Amino acid sequence: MIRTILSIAGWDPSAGAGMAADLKTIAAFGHYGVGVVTSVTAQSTQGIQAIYDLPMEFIAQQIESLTSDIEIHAVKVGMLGTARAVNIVASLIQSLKLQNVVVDPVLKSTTGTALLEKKGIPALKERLMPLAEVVCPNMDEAAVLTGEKVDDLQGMKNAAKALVKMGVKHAVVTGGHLGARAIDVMYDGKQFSIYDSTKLQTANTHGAGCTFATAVACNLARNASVAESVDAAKRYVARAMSHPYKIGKGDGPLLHVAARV
Ligand code: PXL
Repeated sequence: MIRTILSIAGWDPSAGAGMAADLKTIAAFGHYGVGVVTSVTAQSTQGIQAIYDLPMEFIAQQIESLTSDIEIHAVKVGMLGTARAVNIVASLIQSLKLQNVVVDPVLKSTTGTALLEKKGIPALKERLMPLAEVVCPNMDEAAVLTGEKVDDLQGMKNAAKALVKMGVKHAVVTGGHLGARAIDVMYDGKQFSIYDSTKLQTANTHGAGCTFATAVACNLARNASVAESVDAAKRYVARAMSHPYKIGKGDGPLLHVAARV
């Protein structure tokens, strides 16, 4: 079953993160990817040199042009850049009744550059996150969103629970490390699921969060449950990470298509 998945995300010219990573992930799952760009970055594997946030009106225009013509089966939202972008994307997701929305609450790059202005954080929490089927912060993002420390399994569980209290349907806190294990924690308002795998020794992690969120959306689009979708996404990211492709001098990318599913 081929589905159409919409990525609403920033552009990383090195194609490790953002929209390029999303479209490659969608292709690896055999789906058709479409994309609305929110922000264009100038970056390499070594970091981000500049960011140009597109005007809110132009983000809205892209979504309206696309959805007036094409049926969308799932949406992945990544970097938004500004509070205005968060608000317009949230209001269009709501008015267009887009389904199977996965929000990756992108706040910063791995190298520490802010990818959402500070005043975008309350908008993200109050307007956008409640519209999502799944919200998947990493541990740092979960700490900022909840205002609590998140540095171990208990912290991840507390954060997932706090996010559900804030109106999130399924909260998945990713990237926990317990010794040699890589742990993700999901809370659905009733119970926790712990996703545990061997931690891979690799520097090729740039874009792993974007890839994970998109892989969840790809699975939701074919009517898999959230639990199955998170499990499939975690296995796909591990496979893509275990294909080293050394480009640049910094944090290398995952090889999305080598991990075809
Ligand atoms: O991984 C977060 C992220 C998301 N989107 C874009 C990015 C990055 C990290 O660099 O550049 C466009």
